[in-house]
Amino acid sequence: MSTARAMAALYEEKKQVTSKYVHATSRGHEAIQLAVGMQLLPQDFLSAYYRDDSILLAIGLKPYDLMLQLLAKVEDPFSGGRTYYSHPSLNDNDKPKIPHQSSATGMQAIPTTGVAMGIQYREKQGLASYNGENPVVVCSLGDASITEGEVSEAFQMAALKQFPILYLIQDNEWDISAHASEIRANDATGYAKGFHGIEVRTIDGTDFETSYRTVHEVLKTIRKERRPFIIHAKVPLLNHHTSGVRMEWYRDDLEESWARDPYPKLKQNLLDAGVTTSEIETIEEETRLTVENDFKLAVESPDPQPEDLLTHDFAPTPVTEEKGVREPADKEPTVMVDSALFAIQELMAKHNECLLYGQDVGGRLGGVFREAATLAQKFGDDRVFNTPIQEAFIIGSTVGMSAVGLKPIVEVQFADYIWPGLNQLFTEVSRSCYLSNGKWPVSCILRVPIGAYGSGGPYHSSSVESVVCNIRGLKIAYPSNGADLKGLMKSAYYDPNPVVIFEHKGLYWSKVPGTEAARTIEPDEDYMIPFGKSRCALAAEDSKVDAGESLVVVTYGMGVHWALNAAKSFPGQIEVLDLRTLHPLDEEAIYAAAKKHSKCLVVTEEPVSNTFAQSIAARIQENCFEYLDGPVRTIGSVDMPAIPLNSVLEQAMIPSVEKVRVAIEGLLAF
Ligand SMILES: Cc1ncc(C[n+]2csc(CCOP(=O)(O)OP(=O)(O)O)c2C)c(N)n1
Ligand SMILES: [Mg+2]
Repeated sequence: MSTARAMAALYEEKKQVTSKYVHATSRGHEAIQLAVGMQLLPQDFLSAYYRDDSILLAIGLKPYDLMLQLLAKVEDPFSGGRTYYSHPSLNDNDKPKIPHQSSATGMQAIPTTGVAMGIQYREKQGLASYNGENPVVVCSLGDASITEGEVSEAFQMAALKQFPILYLIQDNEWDISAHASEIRANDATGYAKGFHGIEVRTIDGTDFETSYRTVHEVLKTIRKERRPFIIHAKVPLLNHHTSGVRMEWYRDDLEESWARDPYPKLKQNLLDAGVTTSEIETIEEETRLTVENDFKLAVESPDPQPEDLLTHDFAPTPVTEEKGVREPADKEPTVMVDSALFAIQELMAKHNECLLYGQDVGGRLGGVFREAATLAQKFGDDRVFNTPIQEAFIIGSTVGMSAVGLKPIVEVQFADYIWPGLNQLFTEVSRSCYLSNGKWPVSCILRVPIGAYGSGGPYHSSSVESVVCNIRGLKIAYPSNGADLKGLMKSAYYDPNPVVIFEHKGLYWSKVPGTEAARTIEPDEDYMIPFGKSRCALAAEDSKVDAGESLVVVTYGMGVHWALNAAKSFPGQIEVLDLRTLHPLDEEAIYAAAKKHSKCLVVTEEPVSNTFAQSIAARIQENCFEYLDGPVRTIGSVDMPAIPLNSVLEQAMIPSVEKVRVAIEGLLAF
């Protein structure tokens, strides 16, 4: 406690140096934090909040380690200088494991609850083996953060499924400058009453002995009984909110808060227990010197170099070549939806770490598109199960599942409903590998049924790939046929990174006229396609290319089928390049085709302005300008806010074979 106090004092004293990057300290919260940190074991998982530097000290980190992050130095053990003070991520053998911690308050609740879900899964499947006691998961939260919606998704799941997790809520009654009286109808203890099955302890978090004893009892129970708890610890905030938002600007409760300082309380307890004043002074002096010395060393340590920017966006994948047999002999073509189903079935049979969850994917229905039909019957309700309508939980929990070595395949029911989960995809899933400096890549597959057909209407038809492509740190597939879907699903499974697979609903059963090419022979079990390799879906004839009468259509998903059908009007003249994956993108093949044909059309189903497709057109112009004999055109849906329900309006909105044909005709005329 003396160390934490000395650090906060030194950061303040040296604020010219320390406030270059923002930081917050635990002053006032130390007693409860130390009580938690001291009782965690290496097999445990911890999500530490940005105010939890005392927890980090208690699990064995040195002031020097923390100061390297304070100053964003390259040797910062958590992120190599990429993220703020007290935003840990750690995978050391001798300490509790800390997956990547974002700065978005409350957002840690879902990934961390995902860890507890993963631990429970491993225990149920016989995949757990521990050195000593059962692990616990601790998720630390501020009182204001638990007013956020996503936290309720996490509590709901922990209560429902009885996960082995402790939510530590440090209640200082402040949300920066907003006081509890303005922002909550209930405190943590009252709020928790709605989550039956989570047991609550409400304590004075400034008293070390009370804190230690309560944490001891709760952790012991969780280790044994495998169920969730909340510790609601009341604490004063004794320092600035952060180095940038200073207490003197707005705090009217400082005097009263300082009267609750845990430090003199602990000192008094020690004196009462027979420790002498001079022993305490020695500790204070030693810690002050350590902190000063560590600070000097941290200041002198090197900054990252510009080239350090470019590491760990992804973990390396083992799948770099096409493998297996794409078209085994003596097989009939299968609909695309079944190719995906068979891929997952094979993966689940082979790997106990593989599980599938989402809305309605469980045994009763097997997915609203029957895309998971029979899987629960084959693999049991613990491996294939329904979730509540919680897209944030579905997506964000994969961070935790992956951290315990599982490979979750999850789905949102329609692309239109990816939005409630998009925050988790951006804030937690996509950045974990990069911001943990490669320690915690998130290995998961997110299936997203997408696309318009047959009057799905405004909330079951939308295309969203450009938004997802804008999130760096994700791999993204958008296959146009069953063989590619199966091969990419397999490759996604063995990829240690997060993968989003868009699956066009209109191609699932080839119900849209002209999409028969989506039905393919089912590839064999070993078949895999590396990400970033496009496929020539239709080649042009050399004579037409040589005569300058050819054109390439660059597209993906349903666009491939519009292009293949439109190409029938221009025999031998059209190449159709099916991208298959949007990230990584096969730029080499795109530019080679653009240079070969000198004319390019990019086709997308999205409303065309500001799309991924337009960015492809821009890249072609930038890289192939000298080779082009016409503008690179992009066609897509009309720029309207939604796809209307009425079938006439739907058709008017989205591209079609005819619209693509007209665009090709126009371009060929150049
Ligand atoms: C999602 C999100 N919105 C806003 C912020 C800005 N912000 C940083 S800390 C904070 C207050 C958090 O209060 P609390 O959870 O009670 O923690 P305390 O600082 O009191 O320990 C806010 C609003 C953020 N980091 N994340
Ligand atoms: Mg607070």
